[in-house]
Amino acid sequence: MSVDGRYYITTPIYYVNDRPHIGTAYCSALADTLARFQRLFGNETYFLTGTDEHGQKVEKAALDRGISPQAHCDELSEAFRELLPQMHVSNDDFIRTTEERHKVVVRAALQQLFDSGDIYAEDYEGWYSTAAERFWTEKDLVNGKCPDSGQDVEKIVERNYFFRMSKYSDQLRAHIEANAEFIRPPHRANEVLGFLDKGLQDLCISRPKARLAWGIELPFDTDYVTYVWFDALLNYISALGYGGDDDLFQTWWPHSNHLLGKDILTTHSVYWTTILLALGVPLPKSIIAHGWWLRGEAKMSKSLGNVVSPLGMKDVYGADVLRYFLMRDMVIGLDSDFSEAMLVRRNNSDLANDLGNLARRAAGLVDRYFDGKVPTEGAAGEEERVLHEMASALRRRVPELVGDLKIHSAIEETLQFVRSLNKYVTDTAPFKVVKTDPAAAGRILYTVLEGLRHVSWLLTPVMPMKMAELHEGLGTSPAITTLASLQWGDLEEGSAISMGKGLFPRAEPPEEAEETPAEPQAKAPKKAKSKPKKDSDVIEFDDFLAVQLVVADVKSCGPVEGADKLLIFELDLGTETRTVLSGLAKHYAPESLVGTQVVLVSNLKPRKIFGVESQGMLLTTEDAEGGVHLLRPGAPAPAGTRIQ
Ligand code: ME8
Repeated sequence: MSVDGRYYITTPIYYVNDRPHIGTAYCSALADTLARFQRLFGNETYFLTGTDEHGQKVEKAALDRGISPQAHCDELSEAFRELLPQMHVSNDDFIRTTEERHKVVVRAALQQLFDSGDIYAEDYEGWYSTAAERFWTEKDLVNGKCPDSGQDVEKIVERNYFFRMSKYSDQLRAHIEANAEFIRPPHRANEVLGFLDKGLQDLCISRPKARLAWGIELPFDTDYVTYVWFDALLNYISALGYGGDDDLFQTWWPHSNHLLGKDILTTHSVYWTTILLALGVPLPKSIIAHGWWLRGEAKMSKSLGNVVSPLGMKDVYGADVLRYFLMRDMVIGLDSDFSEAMLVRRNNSDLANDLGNLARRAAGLVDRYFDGKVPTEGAAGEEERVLHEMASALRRRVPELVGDLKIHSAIEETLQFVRSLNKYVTDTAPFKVVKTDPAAAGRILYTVLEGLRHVSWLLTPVMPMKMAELHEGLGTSPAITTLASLQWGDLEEGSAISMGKGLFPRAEPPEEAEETPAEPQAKAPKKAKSKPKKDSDVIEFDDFLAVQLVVADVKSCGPVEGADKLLIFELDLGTETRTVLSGLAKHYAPESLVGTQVVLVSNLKPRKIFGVESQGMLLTTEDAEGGVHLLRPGAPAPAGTRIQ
């Protein structure tokens, strides 16, 4: 978390050799989520992204299409720029390395380092990889191939210009060792230190025009263009007007945080930092390396042709649901598998069932019993006090977790609060209470609406549009500029709520297990599944919710005298104990079931069986041989946990 009121965040600038995919969209969405959280915590932010347009990959992509590199860049850069508002990304600037404001800074930096002797010319013999656009030494090669791309390399001898990177190795090491927050997560710092241990070489920063024409000409030798990484990295300061009218630079550079994928950690934490040291510019505050979205075992990447289109996903599920999935299902720093089926599952469980359902239930009851107006809060009882405490704990926890880059945990803890609110509605049953004690029902609903308002602000950085819709629908409350102004009880009693259509519709699972829209076409919005033949084939979601399924602990289990198929269970539901009979005697030894967990239909009308009242029904499956198996929760859950 920023502690000094300002936060400058950058994404890598994206190569325009192809269109955006989920991996690059993730990086933009994560930077945006971090920026929005910082704003919510009261910090001013500046958010930069853009496109990396020079170099061999881009030149080749243009040549393959038979158009000029500039025309190619103009078109592809626009595809990246257009994606941003569609993903609800709130960047302040978008830099292109073909812009003059960038080239001026690159030329000035090159000249400064040439004049100071940190750039020198030398004949160089090495193994050149076109794919990685760089030279490798013999010992870098893996089975004679480029260690980055696995592609062929060729031996080249040529005169080139070099940056004295090796000179700054010790200074860089000292900085990394003294600043635990410099490279994040911390295990990445060890990786960089390990890289330095191998001995840093000088960096070749030129390409002869005879081999590559598409680049920024060296100011001191017109036969060469600049190596694309040297050019690209400077975007982080050229966009701030470094070296010129540099108010922006003075304001933001001391608060700079670079977000990037782990594949480009070395270029940022070694090349970029040593360039800055040579220029005499302070190092960035932090370099944050995230993991990769995989498809199966492989990285999703343009070159592997296994990419998922962010626009396709956005068109089917909406940008905020896609953002929610990307933020919730990736632990920053680790890899994660992208599957549409998992996205749908996340949408249906967290958003449709938990959050959407809570909003719909609360709005429905307020409409029905309180004329669509926020009821009176009334005096809090014990249950309400617990919920108030949870909300204020969340206001403290979320900034801590985001500061630790645990966005997934910040989301999960907020969702746990949503689940507690859902349980509170179920336990307190305001739809019953309202008939005898309308004030008590009002208090319950006020608590739920206020809880939802808290959730809407805490999740705004993740789902800006959906959460704006939610808090705007909840009745009148003061505008929240920072988390400090989010106070329990500010929701205005008597103000009208207007929760229109469902906030988060359930999504249909993809037709095939791993179906994803192919790049680059967007997929048409999915239609509802073909209509069932009879209305009686389907039930409303509310009908499903009417069936209460809960997790129960088996306290005791034994035979029933005179009934050789039955077992009698004593079940703990957390708040009560139930007696249940079930036809399992031929399938389980009773003592083997004690201490296990089962799933109970808990609101079934009691039935007398063999003179004993059975208070519910256990869920089971039957296999092809007639064996009966108890259904159990996939992971241990507290007794009484509602299943939905
Ligand atoms: O590297 N999962 O550009 P780029 C997560 N132009 N992130 C992914 C990913 C995936 N499957 N695939 C790519 C470049 N990325 C340079 C940057 S900055 C001065 C120059 C991430 O378009 C990747 O890790 O190849 C990187 O951070 C970003 O997308 C841009 O990749």
